[in-house]
Amino acid sequence: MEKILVIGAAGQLGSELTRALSDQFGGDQVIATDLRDSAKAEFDYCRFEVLDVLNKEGVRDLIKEEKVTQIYHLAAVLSATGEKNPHFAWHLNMDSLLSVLELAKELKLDKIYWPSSIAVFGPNTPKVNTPQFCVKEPNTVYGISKQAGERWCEYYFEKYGVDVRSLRYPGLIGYKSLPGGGTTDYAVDIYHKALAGEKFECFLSEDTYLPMMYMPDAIKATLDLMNAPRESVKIRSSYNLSGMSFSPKEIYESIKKHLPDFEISYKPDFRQAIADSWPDSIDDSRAQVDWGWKPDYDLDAMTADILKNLPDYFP
Ligand code: AKB
Repeated sequence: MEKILVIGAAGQLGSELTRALSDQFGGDQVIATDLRDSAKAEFDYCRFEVLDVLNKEGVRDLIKEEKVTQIYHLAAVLSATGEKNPHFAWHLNMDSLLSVLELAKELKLDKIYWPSSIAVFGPNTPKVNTPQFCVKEPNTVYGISKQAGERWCEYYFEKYGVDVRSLRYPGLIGYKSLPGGGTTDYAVDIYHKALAGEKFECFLSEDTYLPMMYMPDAIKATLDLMNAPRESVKIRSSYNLSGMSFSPKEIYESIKKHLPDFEISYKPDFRQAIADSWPDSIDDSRAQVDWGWKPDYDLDAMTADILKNLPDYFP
């Protein structure tokens, strides 16, 4: 019987992934954890514990007491916030991963999931259809920590047999929760402003293309990867993953098809340089071949779904 520990469960990805894991394994088999006690109210369908991932003893005790078999380690400082406090971002992102990998080895856990990001790529990476294997010289602390994390994941798999699996997520867009501190956050904020009848000021220029993904596709990809047989998971650093690519102008035009009076203006800030260092689009053919990845949503399908459902979550 699997017992799932989700670390950083109250974040943008965690709140939806924890629900999906509870649907798959049953709420009794899932322990959602987060730093904030206030997150407890969100998890009435599974167990909840306050946990600081940097407290290795606390994590070890919980794993042993609850006989945890799998960990989803989602806690991280994202790209924009990371630039404001680079040393803390490195400390949290790296030390937490190393301690989870070490505990997985020591306590012989079945599987570990750890998210990587398109932030592993940098200005010298091919921008269009970025290949799985290519030059990576990230220039954000978040990207550097994800790149180093990928190397550690592969290392623990190769040297110790830890079954760790990972995806390089594009910008994730959902309506059930808010993102926190990323460069792709504008693509969530824009829907909130549009539905509130307000003008949107975008912190990226109108023609900045970035790889993006609708949350249901991200959840599907994560579960598909984690449910794949061990031998099908041939890449143990992290898989390229693609959903869609668009610019601020294109998402604006997609929303305008439903809300013709919606207005946008552009005021690029420090996040423009981060976005400019990332790919426009991603080649995810290895994920397609190895474990059958295929996204369901394009930009217009995502827009229609978000505009229909977001008001129920943020009335
Ligand atoms: C960010 O913008 O930092 C994240 C990411 C692409 O990993 N959404």
